[in-house]
Amino acid sequence: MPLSFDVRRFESIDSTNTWVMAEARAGAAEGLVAVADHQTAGRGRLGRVWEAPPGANLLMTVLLRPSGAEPHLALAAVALAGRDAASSVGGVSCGLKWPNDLVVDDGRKLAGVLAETDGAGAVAVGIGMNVGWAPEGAACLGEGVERDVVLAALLSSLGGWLDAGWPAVARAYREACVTVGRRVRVELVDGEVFEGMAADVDDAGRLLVETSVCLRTVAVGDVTHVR
Ligand code: BT5
Repeated sequence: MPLSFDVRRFESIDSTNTWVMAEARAGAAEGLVAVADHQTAGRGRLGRVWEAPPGANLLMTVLLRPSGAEPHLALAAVALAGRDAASSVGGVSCGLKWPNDLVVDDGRKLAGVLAETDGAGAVAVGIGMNVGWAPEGAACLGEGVERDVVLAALLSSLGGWLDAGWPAVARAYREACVTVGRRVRVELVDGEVFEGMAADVDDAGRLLVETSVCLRTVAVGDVTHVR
């Protein structure tokens, strides 16, 4: 049965991801969505800040329970839905940069996705998409675009990807991933940096990088496309 979304709106909240994760721990059903006009503590990965002025951008988190599937695929489904909505509503085409960015053709970031698990099957997947505002060096859809229209398109596309099934999501993520086939500089959380060729993304969402000496499997890290 197609998933129906239960959308809760907030004028101001600390972080839609924090709220959805708390609801997940309290037993909330898959499909719960939090949307905020403003976040006072919007988060990226690894404790970074996600910036957006009040009322300018799409800030939302959806609760998924991808039973049996890798949590990465929940992130992939939301990233694909974000890409679809950016294209259908904003006319902006973008690719997915490993692990969690939506980037326009010149590489500027349009959106970021943050997936967090409770260790018991729930995944809170948040997406921040620049609609009317972007920080220096990033991209946005443009001022005339309405956040609610982007949200509706994103949820509709997400429903489609969930219906299509996890193998289809995994395939589509690989196809949309602009990192695969590129030369990359990888920075690991412990500070180690190396370069290589991004060969593939495995079923758990890890990036496989061929260096001059071996094949490295990267689960968490930052990637820069080089050359
Ligand atoms: C991400 O992290 O890209 C994940 C962002 C997820 C944000 C959504 S908003 C709704 C939900 N609730 C939350 O609290 N979070 C989610 P990461 O790959 O770590 O990138 C973070 C970095 O992107 C920052 O350190 C900045 O350099 C940059 N950044 C911050 N705000 C940005 C923006 N609006 N557009 C582009 N880049 C931004």
